[in-house]
Amino acid sequence: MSSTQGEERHLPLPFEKLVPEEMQRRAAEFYAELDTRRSVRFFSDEPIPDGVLEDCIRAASSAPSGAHRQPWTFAVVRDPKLKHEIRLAAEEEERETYAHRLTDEWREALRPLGTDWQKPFLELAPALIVVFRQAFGTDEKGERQTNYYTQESVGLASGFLLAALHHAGLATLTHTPSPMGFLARLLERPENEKAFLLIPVGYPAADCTVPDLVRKPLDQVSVWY
Ligand code: IYR
Repeated sequence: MSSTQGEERHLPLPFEKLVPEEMQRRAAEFYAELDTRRSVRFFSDEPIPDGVLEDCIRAASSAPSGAHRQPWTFAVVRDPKLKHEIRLAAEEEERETYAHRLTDEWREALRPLGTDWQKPFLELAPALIVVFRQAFGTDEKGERQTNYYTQESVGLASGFLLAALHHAGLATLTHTPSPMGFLARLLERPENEKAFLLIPVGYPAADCTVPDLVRKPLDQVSVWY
């Protein structure tokens, strides 16, 4: 059965109601799983099994978006030559960033992470997923069409992607070389696509370490009314 709201056809929502114990079990299990995710900067070059990235991108693309425009493109880079070019271009920007663009305050904030301008993970990780934001789209007649809430939409899809990749057993880094204009140029993306995030994906190196970070407790990240 379907109903109409305005001109649009609506369908009944398939929805399975869970008993409270099952809800609590699932919520706790999902939290425990996500809580083991860490940003990884040391990757092995082991390849990712076929089909995994495809389903993770399908999961990302299920995120809500302004007017359901799905204003994102996930560019998957596995070609070693292209990864090498991306590394060189990113390091050129990052060298400038670390030498001149970071404020003293920002440099201090990054100190615990131990990052610098060198980005070997851009070549070592078996795949780079470059998330592009479609600042505008094209309609059926090929005319320019406004997209809505693109930052929020692509942020949500990127969050879904990180969760999906983690759930599939892969490590990720949300990397933001700045400025990121070189990515659209190297990947020959159309002018409506703006690089949003660069996500190396793969397995952590055997000797991978991560910063000793603590997450804020619930009472510091929420207010209840
Ligand atoms: N984009 C630089 C600097 C950097 C900035 C933030 I905010 C981080 O959380 C980490 C790094 C880099 O990737 O090294």
